[in-house]
Amino acid sequence: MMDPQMMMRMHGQMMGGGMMDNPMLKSFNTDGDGRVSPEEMRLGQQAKLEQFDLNGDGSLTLDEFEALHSAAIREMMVDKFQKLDNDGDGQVTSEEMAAPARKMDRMQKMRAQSGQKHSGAMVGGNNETGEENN
Ligand SMILES: [Ca+2]
Ligand SMILES: [Ca+2]
Repeated sequence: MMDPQMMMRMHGQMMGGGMMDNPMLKSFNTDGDGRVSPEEMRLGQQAKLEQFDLNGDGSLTLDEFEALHSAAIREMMVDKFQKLDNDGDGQVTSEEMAAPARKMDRMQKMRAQSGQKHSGAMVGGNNETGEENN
């Protein structure tokens, strides 16, 4: 028999991974094992509720939830800003702002080039082997 604690831990591990990209979920992980268990999730959500329940009635109105949501989004927003701010000087220049577009451009050109090479090889190679009727 496995105890419930163990079960929850295993469940948490199965749900881990991509979920941890969310900084708010990351902050729920209190025991530092890199994963958020359902119990940690429950406590984390409860803590958020208490933190943003401004009138203390034990539930969140839309306004109160909006504050919670903005705080969570702000963490992701700051994360995005830091990714764009390539030299880390606290300012995103137009150059840095354009970097993702340049990267996309590069990738599309690479894809187009490899596509051309591929179809070129197909055309060049197949004309030689005309006797393929075994
Ligand atoms: Ca409230
Ligand atoms: Ca910068």
